[in-house]
Amino acid sequence: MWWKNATVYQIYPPSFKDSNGDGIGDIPGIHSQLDYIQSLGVDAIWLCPIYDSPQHDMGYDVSNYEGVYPPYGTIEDVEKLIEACHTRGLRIILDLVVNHTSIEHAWFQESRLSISSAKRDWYIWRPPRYDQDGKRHLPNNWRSCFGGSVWAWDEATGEYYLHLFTPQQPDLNWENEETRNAIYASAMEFWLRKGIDGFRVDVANAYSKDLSFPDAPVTDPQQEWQYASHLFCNGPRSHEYLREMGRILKKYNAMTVGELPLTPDIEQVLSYVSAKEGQLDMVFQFDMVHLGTGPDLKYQTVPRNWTLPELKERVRATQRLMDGTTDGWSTAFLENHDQARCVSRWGCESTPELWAQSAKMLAILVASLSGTLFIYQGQEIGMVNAPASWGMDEYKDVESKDYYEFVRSTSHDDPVALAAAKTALQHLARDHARMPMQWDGTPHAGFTTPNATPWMRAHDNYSVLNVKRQTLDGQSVLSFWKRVIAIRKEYPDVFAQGVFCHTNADDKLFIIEKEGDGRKLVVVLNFTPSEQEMDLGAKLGDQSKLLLSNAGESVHLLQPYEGRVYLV
Ligand code: TEU
Ligand code: CA
Repeated sequence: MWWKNATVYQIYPPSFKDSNGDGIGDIPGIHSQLDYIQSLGVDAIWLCPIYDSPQHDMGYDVSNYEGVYPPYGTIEDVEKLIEACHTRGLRIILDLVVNHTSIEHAWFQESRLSISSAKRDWYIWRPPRYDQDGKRHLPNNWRSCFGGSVWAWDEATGEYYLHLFTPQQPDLNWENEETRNAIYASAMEFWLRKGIDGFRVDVANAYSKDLSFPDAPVTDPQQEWQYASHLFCNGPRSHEYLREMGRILKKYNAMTVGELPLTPDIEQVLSYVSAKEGQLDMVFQFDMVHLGTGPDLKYQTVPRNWTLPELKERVRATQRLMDGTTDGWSTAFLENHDQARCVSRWGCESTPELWAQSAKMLAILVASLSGTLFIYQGQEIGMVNAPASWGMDEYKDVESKDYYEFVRSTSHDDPVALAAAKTALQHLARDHARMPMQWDGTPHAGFTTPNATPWMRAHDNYSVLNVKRQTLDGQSVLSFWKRVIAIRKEYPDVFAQGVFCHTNADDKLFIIEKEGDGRKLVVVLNFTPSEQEMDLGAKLGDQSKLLLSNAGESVHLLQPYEGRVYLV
């Protein structure tokens, strides 16, 4: 199983590399950077959705699974990319977005034609509820993931359709076997036959819904729609559907990594990834990256709303999946296209030195965890969030825009409320991960041609923070990441497969101890911008080797944001 000790590099196609000067990244652009990707030492790439789409949610609204979004290229470009990856020994996985389609998908177009359409039942339609006065009401009070109701009214047929995300993303009806088979054929087998090595499975635990659609408890009486995500995750037939999918994947020996939001219970996670289940090979758990977000609304929070003991607890909780007694496999990640940059969230940007040190320390943290390692484009050079001075017009994500408009309308344009919303977005918005990859110091960070207008503005810092500079610098974040990936590969028993056994309690240092194959890994991370004393003597015994360090070797003193890994 190639994926067990692997490092996967995630690519966001619109923002990686533009090959033709239209300001949008594309498949030939990705192809042109395979040397760079391979120089990192990674084993596989994962591409976010490349399918045809009206882009209401950046391709997570697919209008045709068997076509490529024209600005990204053609099917032939993808075939060439698959071949080029395989020639180099790189694997390639695609995103599988099958909880919902775009409203522009032919299936939905047919479904909405009439109540008696042959594909009516391919989506989730419900009639209105009427009260005693004959007034029309929605089927229930659920709030969608990006705000507003989950139900959209269809005037022509007089019913509502369900959409857990935007109204342009109607949920498919997985109860219908014909629909499921169409999904498998069109979204999965079409690409599996072309030789891809697996899928990242979007919201893998939301396909099966509680068909009674019960109202959610009212947690915020001020709001019309209530938090309901716990009601639409892990529905009754979830495992059955994933097992069915698993049988298809098996024919092609394809791997899967599923997204498993809102599932903190480790037994429940295991029920999806236990090897004997034949469902998913591994999942992304969100315990760590959701720390510091608002409990009801994601952006109802303030920057750095977390403590180190909380972070440790979440790391420990997710790592329990691989405690040596289970047959489950895990993932380690700090970033993806839905998360702000990890240095801005957990590290420090106040000086160039602290920025570099904290980016390296976070590399050590995530690479020391068990499971398959995922790194996101730009993480390897320590890219950071958009500057605070940028206005809201630089934010393009539907989630950011919807939230800002929600605050504007509910607060009646209150400047204090809007400033708080902007501050939260500057800290946590998905946009920060979606800005152009910083290749060099030329205009737009070398992401596109100098005269082009990139679809998102490149960060102001690109002339100092870019791949080219860091490639030439043996002490750069990039050079450090390459070392980290290589070391992790050299000792799979303690890195990818080790058992997390202990962490310390204080709020400055994060010490992780892991066991594997008769040896131990001791990881020490200073999460503060100041020097810290420590005493590792007893933990290291008299036979230990320093595998990785972003600073000195003193066993008694840690530099600001220093990180070290010992093999004992
Ligand atoms: O995300 C699903 C998901 O779990 C979201 O709730 C996620 O937590 C969200 O980004 C909150 O900020 C996937 C994709 O990764 C995301 O980009 C899509 O918008 C979403 O599905 C809909 O397809
Ligand atoms: Ca392009």
